[in-house]
Amino acid sequence: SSSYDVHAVEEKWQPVWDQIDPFRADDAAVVAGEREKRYALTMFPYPSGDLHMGHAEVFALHDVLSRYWKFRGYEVLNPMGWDSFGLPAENAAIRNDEHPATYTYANIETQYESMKRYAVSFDWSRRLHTSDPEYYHWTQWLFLKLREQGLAYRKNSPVNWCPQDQTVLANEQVLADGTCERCGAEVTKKELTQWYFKTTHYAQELYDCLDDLQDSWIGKVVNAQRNWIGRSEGAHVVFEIEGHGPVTVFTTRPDTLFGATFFVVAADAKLAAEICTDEQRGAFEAYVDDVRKASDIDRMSTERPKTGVFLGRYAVNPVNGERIPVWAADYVLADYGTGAIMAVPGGDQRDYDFAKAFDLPIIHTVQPPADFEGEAYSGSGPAINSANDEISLNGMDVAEAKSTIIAWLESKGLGNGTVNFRLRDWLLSRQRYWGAPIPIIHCPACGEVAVPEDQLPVELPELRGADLKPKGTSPLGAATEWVNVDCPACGGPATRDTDTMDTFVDSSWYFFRYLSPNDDTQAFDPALAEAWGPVDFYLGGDEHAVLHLLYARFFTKAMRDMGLITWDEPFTAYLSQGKVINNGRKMSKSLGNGINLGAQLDEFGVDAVRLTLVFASPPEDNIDWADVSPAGSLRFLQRAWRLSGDVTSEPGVDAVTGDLTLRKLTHKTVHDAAQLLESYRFNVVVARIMELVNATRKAIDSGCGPADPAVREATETVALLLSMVAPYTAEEMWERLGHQPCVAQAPWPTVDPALLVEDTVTAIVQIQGKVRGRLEVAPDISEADLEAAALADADVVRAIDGREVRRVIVKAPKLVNIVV
Ligand code: ANZ
Ligand code: ZN
Repeated sequence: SSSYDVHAVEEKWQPVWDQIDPFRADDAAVVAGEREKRYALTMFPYPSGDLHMGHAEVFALHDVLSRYWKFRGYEVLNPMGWDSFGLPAENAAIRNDEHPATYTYANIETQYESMKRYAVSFDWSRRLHTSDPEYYHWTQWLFLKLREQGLAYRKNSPVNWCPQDQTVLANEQVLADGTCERCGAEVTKKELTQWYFKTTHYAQELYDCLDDLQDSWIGKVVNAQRNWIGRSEGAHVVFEIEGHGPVTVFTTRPDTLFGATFFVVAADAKLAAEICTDEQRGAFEAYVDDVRKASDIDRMSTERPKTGVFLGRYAVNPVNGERIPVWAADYVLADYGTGAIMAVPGGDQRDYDFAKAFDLPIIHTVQPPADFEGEAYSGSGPAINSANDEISLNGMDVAEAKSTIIAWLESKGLGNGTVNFRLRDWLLSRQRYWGAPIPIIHCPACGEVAVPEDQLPVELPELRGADLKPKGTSPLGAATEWVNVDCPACGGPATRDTDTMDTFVDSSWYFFRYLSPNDDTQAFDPALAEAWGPVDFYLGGDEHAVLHLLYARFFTKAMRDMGLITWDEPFTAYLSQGKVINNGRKMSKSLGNGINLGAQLDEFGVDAVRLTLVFASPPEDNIDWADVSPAGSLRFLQRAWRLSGDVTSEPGVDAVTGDLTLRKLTHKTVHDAAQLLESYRFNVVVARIMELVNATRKAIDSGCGPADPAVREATETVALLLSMVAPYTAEEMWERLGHQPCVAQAPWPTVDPALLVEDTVTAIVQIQGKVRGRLEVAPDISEADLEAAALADADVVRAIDGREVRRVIVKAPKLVNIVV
């Protein structure tokens, strides 16, 4: 045939590949150490609707590396599944009066069909769905294991509450004006008993290990994790509050202690109510009511006018015995540090604004530079105003003053150096239906009782439609037959926990379950985890840069401490891809600039869409669909395909006698492609394949001709390299070149080093920094030979013009610098 029908080719190869199943990972080979492993992971989708352009991009990029690793002889594990619990399915179920599973599994089938068509090299034997009881059995088991380790616990604490929607909100769902992002109602705080994972147990380790990931993870994600964990070094300092007792504060600037002119307690902390005197109680309570309505982000903002109320008592500054007033204010948060601060208006802008608002004294303890025009000064400089009878910090720089005052506080028993983290424990309870039930039974006699392991999974009861509507408590509470059970410990009447787990719990360990997805005796096989883990390359969206990655890291460390695995970090390398946008804007329904993946595939075919996405930009950059040309991609694929029909030499012909120029380009392309792929420069690899296609076309039409063995070598190389991006076209070429499927199983071409040597390179000769000559020299010329050649060159001799050569600096093979 002489025309290339993209859709016919797709239909032709899918069943052939299904039969050959080239991407099934061989556990035995890896466990036995016969082959080196590579675990390639890409984030699994939520089953809401069909795949979109974002999926198309990430799968295309991910597949390049996976297929490359297979070419290089690694045993590659490249699994796929669905993160299939969550709110979209639940909302659809309420709308359509059906079960969330209906929506979920229908979408999974749709996405599965699309993924098959898209021809990603997934090992489909590993397929999993987190909403299957076979999967969440082990999510529940891990929850119980974490609880045994003291890493899962219940506590009562204030959470964001929307009185309209009758549900808990995440901090991110509360708008800056304190209203609910969904319905606009004023969000309040509500005391609720909820389950938490103790992520803070690993705060230091989660922080420290980022140093090792610095080079192999995309930098912005490492930084985002650092900020989220928020490690601050500082000190705890004890202040005596008259008529109340000692209260500890956390400060990052103990060196400024002499400038602490007042004391502030978070208004909504228990401590504030305890300290408050009777005279001030009325004013205090009115203030707290207002505070409960504001969001944390707002409260910490330096922009916000400062508010507060005097609590009627005085604290004693431990360095100078000064009595300083104790205030309650909302700019201090109840759950950070100790919930109380020493206020230093000379050094902290928020304290400064507060001091101005309430007419409190301001003392500078660091000398600002002469040109400083601000108010509070937080920069470096010598300490001032900082001495008592025993010590003086005056003249010391900030670091020295800090360590000096910490030593003094420690010697007096008034404080100590400490580290504080911004990271909070992970609130995992959700008051909704479509998630893994928390496997706990509440017994009036025994308290919290774990569901015995042999009774797992705790399966979701059948609820549908209106039963799932939010009503302030978990919908599971309505399933009374399910809720009421005998206590596993005492046999008495008891009730099941009716909360389900945050879906982030499901996705914190799915990459372990891929190792043995059908094992009904354990969460995963530790021997397989040892063989395959950790994940060598993880590709996913920016939106998961903090939470998902942090939670997966937390689970990994916990599993290590349970003895289930031996490694510390789950993902050796991590990259987040850019977004597919259109006309410079994010695709959205309201802008009407969405690009439908299915329509693109129908118009241009899978290969052209994949090629477009890989070629458009480096993987981490955004792709503007307005700037790319899938039609151009298709034309290129047709050009490549045509080569395979023009080759007239037989398969297996020795290329040694072939055209040298084309051979050199072929070998250099293979050599460079390997290096580019290792550093994820996939778009450049495509550019190099295009160059090779053009050169091969020229060789056929106006060079050595189609019978030359170099033409076959080049075309086979094109097919092989192209298969990482455009698998259908490549397979078709491979067949037309006389080979059996699959091209993915072919060995990576051996590069002949002799063909990589460039014949000559140009050396530049400078005299007094000015270019005076150019020499064509061998690339491996020695420094001495290059110097001699330069000094003998006619142009150079003329330029030296008899002057004395004082120094010659040689950088072989490119540069000679002569000083006269
Ligand atoms: C005195 C001081 C002087 C402070 C100075 C800063 C500058 P990071 O780095 O974010 O950990 N702080 C402590 N607990 C707080 C709370 N619960 N709510 C609001 N602010 C709190 O910030 C630590 C600093 O933030 C601490 O150091 C404290 O103010 C304040 F020139 O103490 B500092
Ligand atoms: Zn009991």
